[in-house]
Amino acid sequence: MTERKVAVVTGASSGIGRASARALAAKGYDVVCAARRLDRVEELAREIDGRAVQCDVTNVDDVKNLAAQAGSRVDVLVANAGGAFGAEPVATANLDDWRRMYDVNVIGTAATIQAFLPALEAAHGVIITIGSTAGIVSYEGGAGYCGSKHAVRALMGALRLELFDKPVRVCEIDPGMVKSDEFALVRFGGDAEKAAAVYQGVEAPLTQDDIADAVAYIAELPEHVNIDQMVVRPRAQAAQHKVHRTS
Ligand code: 8X3
Repeated sequence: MTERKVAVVTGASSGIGRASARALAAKGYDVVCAARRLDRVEELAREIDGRAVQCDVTNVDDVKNLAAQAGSRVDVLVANAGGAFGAEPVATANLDDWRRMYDVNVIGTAATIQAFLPALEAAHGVIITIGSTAGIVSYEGGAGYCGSKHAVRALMGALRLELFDKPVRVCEIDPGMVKSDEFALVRFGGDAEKAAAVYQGVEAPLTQDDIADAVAYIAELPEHVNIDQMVVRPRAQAAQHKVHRTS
Protein backbone atom coordinates (compact mmCIF):
# COMPACT_ATOMS: atom_id res chain seq x y z
CA MET A 1 0.00 0.00 0.00
CA THR A 2 1.38 3.41 -0.89
CA GLU A 3 1.54 5.99 1.86
CA ARG A 4 -1.02 8.75 1.53
CA LYS A 5 0.31 12.27 1.12
CA VAL A 6 -0.20 14.42 4.21
CA ALA A 7 -2.12 17.70 4.34
CA VAL A 8 -2.62 19.89 7.39
CA VAL A 9 -5.50 22.36 7.60
CA THR A 10 -5.81 24.88 10.42
CA GLY A 11 -9.18 26.38 11.23
CA ALA A 12 -10.74 23.14 9.98
CA SER A 13 -13.77 23.24 12.26
CA SER A 14 -15.89 25.24 9.81
CA GLY A 15 -16.04 27.27 6.62
CA ILE A 16 -13.21 27.28 4.11
CA GLY A 17 -11.04 25.15 6.39
CA ARG A 18 -13.54 22.35 6.72
CA ALA A 19 -14.39 22.44 3.02
CA SER A 20 -10.66 22.35 2.15
CA ALA A 21 -10.09 19.35 4.42
CA ARG A 22 -12.90 17.52 2.62
CA ALA A 23 -11.60 18.50 -0.82
CA LEU A 24 -8.08 17.33 -0.01
CA ALA A 25 -9.37 14.05 1.45
CA ALA A 26 -11.28 13.53 -1.79
CA LYS A 27 -7.92 13.79 -3.58
CA GLY A 28 -6.55 11.03 -1.35
CA TYR A 29 -4.70 13.02 1.31
CA ASP A 30 -4.33 11.99 4.92
CA VAL A 31 -5.70 15.25 6.32
CA VAL A 32 -4.74 16.51 9.75
CA CYS A 33 -7.69 18.65 10.79
CA ALA A 34 -6.75 21.28 13.36
CA ALA A 35 -8.91 23.74 15.27
CA ARG A 36 -9.68 24.93 18.76
CA ARG A 37 -12.99 23.05 18.78
CA LEU A 38 -11.81 19.47 19.10
CA ASP A 39 -15.27 17.87 18.89
CA ARG A 40 -15.80 19.47 15.48
CA VAL A 41 -12.50 18.34 14.00
CA GLU A 42 -12.90 14.86 15.48
CA GLU A 43 -16.21 14.52 13.69
CA LEU A 44 -14.67 15.79 10.46
CA ALA A 45 -11.66 13.47 10.79
CA ARG A 46 -14.00 10.48 11.22
CA GLU A 47 -15.92 11.52 8.12
CA ILE A 48 -12.85 11.90 5.89
CA ASP A 49 -10.62 9.23 7.44
CA GLY A 50 -8.19 11.87 8.63
CA ARG A 51 -6.75 12.92 11.97
CA ALA A 52 -7.89 15.54 14.48
CA VAL A 53 -5.65 17.76 16.59
CA GLN A 54 -6.76 20.53 18.90
CA CYS A 55 -4.87 23.70 18.05
CA ASP A 56 -5.21 27.38 18.79
CA VAL A 57 -2.77 29.04 16.38
CA THR A 58 -2.15 31.86 18.84
CA ASN A 59 -0.63 29.33 21.22
CA VAL A 60 2.89 28.41 20.08
CA ASP A 61 2.90 25.18 22.12
CA ASP A 62 -0.32 24.09 20.37
CA VAL A 63 1.23 24.84 17.00
CA LYS A 64 4.39 22.92 17.82
CA ASN A 65 2.31 19.98 19.02
CA LEU A 66 0.33 20.07 15.78
CA ALA A 67 3.53 19.89 13.77
CA ALA A 68 4.78 17.00 15.89
CA GLN A 69 1.49 15.10 15.41
CA ALA A 70 1.52 15.66 11.66
CA GLY A 71 4.90 13.98 11.30
CA SER A 72 8.19 14.59 9.53
CA ARG A 73 6.74 14.96 6.03
CA VAL A 74 3.93 17.33 5.13
CA ASP A 75 2.96 17.81 1.50
CA VAL A 76 0.39 20.56 1.93
CA LEU A 77 -0.09 23.13 4.68
CA VAL A 78 -3.30 25.13 4.49
CA ALA A 79 -2.77 27.96 6.98
CA ASN A 80 -6.39 28.95 7.05
CA ALA A 81 -7.19 29.82 10.67
CA GLY A 82 -8.29 33.42 10.93
CA GLY A 83 -11.22 35.71 10.96
CA ALA A 84 -12.68 39.17 11.15
CA PHE A 85 -13.80 40.74 14.39
CA GLY A 86 -15.78 43.95 14.21
CA ALA A 87 -16.50 46.36 11.37
CA GLU A 88 -16.36 49.77 12.98
CA PRO A 89 -14.71 52.77 11.33
CA VAL A 90 -11.24 53.67 12.54
CA ALA A 91 -12.65 56.48 14.67
CA THR A 92 -14.54 54.11 16.94
CA ALA A 93 -12.96 50.71 16.33
CA ASN A 94 -12.36 48.40 19.26
CA LEU A 95 -8.59 48.01 19.22
CA ASP A 96 -8.81 44.76 21.18
CA ASP A 97 -10.56 43.34 18.10
CA TRP A 98 -7.60 44.53 16.03
CA ARG A 99 -5.11 42.90 18.42
CA ARG A 100 -7.04 39.64 18.17
CA MET A 101 -7.09 39.78 14.36
CA TYR A 102 -3.37 40.49 14.18
CA ASP A 103 -2.70 37.76 16.69
CA VAL A 104 -4.70 35.08 14.85
CA ASN A 105 -4.42 36.17 11.22
CA VAL A 106 -0.81 37.36 11.16
CA ILE A 107 1.19 35.95 14.09
CA GLY A 108 -0.80 32.70 14.04
CA THR A 109 -0.09 32.23 10.34
CA ALA A 110 3.61 32.99 10.82
CA ALA A 111 3.88 30.60 13.79
CA THR A 112 2.19 27.84 11.81
CA ILE A 113 4.51 28.30 8.85
CA GLN A 114 7.59 28.35 11.10
CA ALA A 115 6.58 25.10 12.76
CA PHE A 116 5.96 23.28 9.48
CA LEU A 117 8.86 24.42 7.32
CA PRO A 118 11.12 21.39 8.02
CA ALA A 119 8.35 18.88 7.23
CA LEU A 120 7.33 20.81 4.13
CA GLU A 121 10.90 20.91 2.93
CA ALA A 122 11.26 17.16 3.50
CA ALA A 123 8.20 16.50 1.34
CA HIS A 124 8.82 19.25 -1.25
CA GLY A 125 5.50 20.63 -0.15
CA VAL A 126 3.37 23.68 -0.66
CA ILE A 127 2.16 26.34 1.76
CA ILE A 128 -1.28 27.71 1.00
CA THR A 129 -2.49 30.67 3.03
CA ILE A 130 -5.99 32.06 2.88
CA GLY A 131 -5.54 35.79 2.50
CA SER A 132 -8.33 37.99 1.23
CA THR A 133 -9.12 40.64 -1.31
CA ALA A 134 -9.16 42.74 1.88
CA GLY A 135 -5.40 42.25 1.78
CA ILE A 136 -5.30 44.07 -1.55
CA VAL A 137 -7.94 46.79 -1.21
CA SER A 138 -9.23 48.45 1.94
CA TYR A 139 -12.88 49.18 2.58
CA GLU A 140 -14.77 51.31 5.09
CA GLY A 141 -15.15 49.63 8.43
CA GLY A 142 -12.49 47.12 7.50
CA ALA A 143 -9.25 48.79 8.60
CA GLY A 144 -8.36 46.24 11.26
CA TYR A 145 -9.22 43.21 9.16
CA CYS A 146 -7.80 44.68 5.95
CA GLY A 147 -4.60 45.57 7.79
CA SER A 148 -4.19 42.03 9.05
CA LYS A 149 -4.75 40.58 5.58
CA HIS A 150 -2.37 43.10 4.00
CA ALA A 151 0.16 41.80 6.54
CA VAL A 152 -0.48 38.21 5.45
CA ARG A 153 0.23 39.28 1.89
CA ALA A 154 3.47 40.97 2.96
CA LEU A 155 4.47 37.90 4.93
CA MET A 156 3.87 35.67 1.92
CA GLY A 157 5.78 37.99 -0.41
CA ALA A 158 8.86 37.88 1.81
CA LEU A 159 8.55 34.15 2.44
CA ARG A 160 8.36 33.38 -1.27
CA LEU A 161 11.70 35.11 -1.80
CA GLU A 162 13.27 33.53 1.27
CA LEU A 163 12.28 30.06 0.09
CA PHE A 164 13.42 30.60 -3.46
CA ASP A 165 16.22 28.04 -3.24
CA LYS A 166 14.26 25.60 -1.06
CA PRO A 167 11.86 22.94 -2.33
CA VAL A 168 8.80 24.59 -0.78
CA ARG A 169 6.24 26.49 -2.81
CA VAL A 170 4.19 29.36 -1.47
CA CYS A 171 0.70 30.30 -2.64
CA GLU A 172 -1.72 32.84 -1.27
CA ILE A 173 -5.38 32.47 -2.14
CA ASP A 174 -7.24 35.75 -1.82
CA PRO A 175 -10.98 35.21 -1.75
CA GLY A 176 -13.45 38.00 -2.21
CA MET A 177 -16.82 37.69 -0.58
CA VAL A 178 -17.47 34.15 0.57
CA LYS A 179 -20.73 33.18 2.23
CA SER A 180 -19.28 30.70 4.68
CA ASP A 181 -20.58 29.02 7.83
CA GLU A 182 -19.41 31.58 10.32
CA PHE A 183 -17.27 34.39 8.86
CA ALA A 184 -19.84 37.19 8.96
CA LEU A 185 -21.53 35.83 12.08
CA VAL A 186 -18.26 35.91 14.01
CA ARG A 187 -17.43 39.35 12.68
CA PHE A 188 -20.65 40.76 14.10
CA GLY A 189 -20.47 38.91 17.40
CA GLY A 190 -23.24 36.47 16.49
CA ASP A 191 -25.70 39.12 15.21
CA ALA A 192 -27.42 37.15 12.42
CA GLU A 193 -29.17 40.20 10.98
CA LYS A 194 -25.94 42.16 10.56
CA ALA A 195 -24.23 39.07 9.19
CA ALA A 196 -26.97 38.57 6.59
CA ALA A 197 -26.74 42.23 5.53
CA VAL A 198 -23.18 41.67 4.33
CA TYR A 199 -24.51 39.56 1.47
CA GLN A 200 -27.43 41.81 0.53
CA GLY A 201 -27.31 42.80 -3.09
CA VAL A 202 -24.72 40.20 -3.98
CA GLU A 203 -26.54 37.78 -6.17
CA ALA A 204 -24.04 34.99 -5.88
CA PRO A 205 -21.29 35.26 -3.32
CA LEU A 206 -18.62 32.59 -3.39
CA THR A 207 -19.12 29.45 -1.37
CA GLN A 208 -16.54 27.84 0.88
CA ASP A 209 -16.45 24.96 -1.61
CA ASP A 210 -15.34 27.34 -4.36
CA ILE A 211 -12.25 28.18 -2.31
CA ALA A 212 -11.72 24.55 -1.32
CA ASP A 213 -11.64 23.66 -5.04
CA ALA A 214 -8.87 26.24 -5.50
CA VAL A 215 -6.96 24.77 -2.54
CA ALA A 216 -7.18 21.25 -3.97
CA TYR A 217 -6.14 22.49 -7.40
CA ILE A 218 -3.03 24.19 -6.05
CA ALA A 219 -2.17 21.20 -3.87
CA GLU A 220 -2.18 18.93 -6.90
CA LEU A 221 0.04 21.03 -9.17
CA PRO A 222 3.29 19.42 -10.27
CA GLU A 223 6.35 20.62 -8.40
CA HIS A 224 7.73 22.82 -11.17
CA VAL A 225 4.56 24.93 -11.18
CA ASN A 226 4.09 27.70 -8.64
CA ILE A 227 1.05 29.91 -8.43
CA ASP A 228 2.12 32.85 -6.27
CA GLN A 229 -1.29 34.30 -5.68
CA MET A 230 -4.80 33.41 -6.73
CA VAL A 231 -7.51 36.03 -6.40
CA VAL A 232 -10.95 34.44 -6.39
CA ARG A 233 -13.93 36.75 -6.40
CA PRO A 234 -17.64 36.41 -6.96
CA ARG A 235 -18.52 37.69 -10.40
CA ALA A 236 -20.38 40.62 -8.83
CA GLN A 237 -17.09 41.77 -7.33
CA ALA A 238 -15.06 41.23 -10.46
CA ALA A 239 -14.21 44.84 -11.17
CA GLN A 240 -13.54 46.11 -7.71
CA HIS A 241 -14.22 45.64 -4.07
CA LYS A 242 -17.22 47.93 -4.13
CA VAL A 243 -19.99 45.51 -3.23
CA HIS A 244 -18.66 44.86 0.22
CA ARG A 245 -20.96 46.05 2.99
CA THR A 246 -20.19 46.11 6.65
CA SER A 247 -22.95 48.42 7.81
C1 8X3 B 1 -13.24 38.16 3.23
C2 8X3 B 1 -13.39 39.13 2.11
O1 8X3 B 1 -14.59 41.23 1.37
O2 8X3 B 1 -15.57 39.97 3.18
O3 8X3 B 1 -11.91 37.91 3.48
O4 8X3 B 1 -13.58 41.26 3.55
S1 8X3 B 1 -14.31 40.46 2.60
